[in-house]
Amino acid sequence: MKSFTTAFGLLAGATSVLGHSTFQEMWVDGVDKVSTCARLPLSNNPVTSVTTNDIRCNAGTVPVTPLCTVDAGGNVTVEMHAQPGDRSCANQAIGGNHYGPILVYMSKVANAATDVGAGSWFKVDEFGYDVATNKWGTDLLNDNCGKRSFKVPADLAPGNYLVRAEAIALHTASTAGGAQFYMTCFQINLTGTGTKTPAGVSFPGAYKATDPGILINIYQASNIANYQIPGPALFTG
Ligand SMILES: *[C@@H]1O[C@H](CO)[C@@H](O)[C@H](O)[C@H]1NC(C)=O
Ligand SMILES: *[C@@H]1O[C@H](CO)[C@@H](O)[C@H](O)[C@H]1NC(C)=O
Ligand SMILES: [Cu+2]
Repeated sequence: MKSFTTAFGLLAGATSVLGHSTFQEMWVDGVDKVSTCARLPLSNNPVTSVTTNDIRCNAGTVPVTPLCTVDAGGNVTVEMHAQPGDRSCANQAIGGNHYGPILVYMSKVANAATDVGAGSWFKVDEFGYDVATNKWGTDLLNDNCGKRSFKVPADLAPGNYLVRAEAIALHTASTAGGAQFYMTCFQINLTGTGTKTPAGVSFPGAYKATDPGILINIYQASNIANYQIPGPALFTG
């Protein structure tokens, strides 16, 4: 936290700062690509406005040179931790009561090593809240050392994509602007013979501050029993 939190973050209040986190690593079919193809966030502070361009790939991030090669139909894992480079499973991936959904989007781009994320995004993975187990998506991250795995749809057209991994913390979301968005964009080159180019949404635009999954008091059980994950329907191929 010390090296990673800006002066602004330190002013934001001890309770919320405690749980700040970032997606940092990617695994492809069980191979650890560490942060090579990640546009690492400059701090672990959240984005709180859904109308800024920061909602695409986090505030101030810049493209990196490497791409991670992923086969369509493959198993991709994104990994979140509170502090930069700290992958210790002893530390919560996203603590401080930062309960909320986890989501993964992809956007087909001409060049993942330069694209700013202004194009069309489709959703490939999500986990909101499960009543039976009383688990949020962020609980799953904490249970799995920050990892969330998903299958890349097998019929996607090959080419460069940005992969946007996101956790939304809802512990202070009962007032507008209180939800905290933590996202990282990864750059990949997808190989395969698929042909699908799913329709998508844009960021900003996909979320409204008043969406039922964003403006919500999660401490009321009736509110979360039918929790509505923000964004478009899942594309599973
Ligand atoms: C996907 O990869 C992760 C990380 O290596 C692994 O833990 C998980 O079991 C894999 N899932 C499948 C369905 O192969
Ligand atoms: C992406 O993969 C294809 C197929 O292997 C390859 O021809 C192409 O050069 C790669 N593109 C980049 C930018 O790595
Ligand atoms: Cu926070």
